[in-house]
Amino acid sequence: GRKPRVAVVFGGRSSEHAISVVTAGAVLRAIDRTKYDVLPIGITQDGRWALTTDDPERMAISGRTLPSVDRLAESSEGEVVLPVAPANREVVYAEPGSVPKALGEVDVVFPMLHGPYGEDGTLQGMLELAGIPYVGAGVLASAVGQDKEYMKRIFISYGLAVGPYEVIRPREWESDREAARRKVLDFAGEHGWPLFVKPARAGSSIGITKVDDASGLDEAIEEARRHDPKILVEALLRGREIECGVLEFEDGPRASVPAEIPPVEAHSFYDFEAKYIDSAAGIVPAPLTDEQTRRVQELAVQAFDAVSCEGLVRADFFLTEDGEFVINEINTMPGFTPISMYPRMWQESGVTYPELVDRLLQAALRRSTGLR
Ligand code: G1L
Repeated sequence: GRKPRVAVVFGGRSSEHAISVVTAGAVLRAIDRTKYDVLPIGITQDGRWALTTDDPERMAISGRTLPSVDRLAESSEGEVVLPVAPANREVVYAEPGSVPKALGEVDVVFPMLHGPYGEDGTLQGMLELAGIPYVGAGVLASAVGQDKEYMKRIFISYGLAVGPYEVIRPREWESDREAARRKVLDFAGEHGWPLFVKPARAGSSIGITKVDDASGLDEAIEEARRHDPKILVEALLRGREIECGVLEFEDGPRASVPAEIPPVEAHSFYDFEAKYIDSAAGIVPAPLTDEQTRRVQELAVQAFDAVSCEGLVRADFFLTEDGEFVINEINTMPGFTPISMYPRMWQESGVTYPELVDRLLQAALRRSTGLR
């Protein structure tokens, strides 16, 4: 019969636009064209959707130049307008004449957008409304994965160990700064300095400040609040950084071999690519005992289930000095180039990059939208 048509949606109005384009290029290269038809859909930096040419070569870093959808779209084949329709329904066009006829007939979407409107459940909600299956986490798991407060609350309720934290809500800071400051100082009194002030819902390491004493607190809070009015305060966790990949197989989620991210001093040299794509730094597999490996794999699958993830997740832990794994966070859209940690962990576990992409597409095609 007909091959399933995959729309890879990438780029977007995010500081990580280029990473998304580079990653989408790798995914386009890995998709088996004898099994799938592919539709690359780029979103420009100012939010226009465009059907781009299927040319992964133009989506790579070349020298010090980062690729962008804006550049790809100069030779775009037309403008795509939302919603793209599922294969069995009528297509909605903005400017009917400018859009190729086949467009809009999509069997599955591979969303590759960082942060708000991509990773936080909004795009997933739009695809639910349109009735189009998509790769990866659903609406709730995506939203929880973007919110460090609710992520921790869910982990705690499922019995997973999390590090000490405190939340400062928008109204707390706006209506009584003195009380909010006192709350943080009490927290520091209990858990010690330094502490980390973070936006509750920003990706990567944006807006995070390490605070060594009370004098740096206000500025750190203001900085975090530039990215999110809700902020999180976390204690420093001493321990090794261990990551584990979870992937949905036909019979349920399985964990990869774990990896270790050495402390920053050990890899202070970051080349241009490593800086833009989480790569190179990690040791795969992590040097752990068999028992530690089994334990972290079990916890990673528990984290996947706690948040009702689908498709994949990367779970990040600290292995503390007393041998306990404390979960730091999960990432429903982890770094995903062939040299990023998640694909490297699966490569070491016997799942190649093209197989990984295929498994994700197959998992998405096995489900439909709606409750499950
Ligand atoms: F769809 C998946 F498989 F869930 C998926 C989607 C996107 C995995 C990883 C990513 N990653 C990215 O899109 C990004 C790291 C380039 C930006 Cl969030």
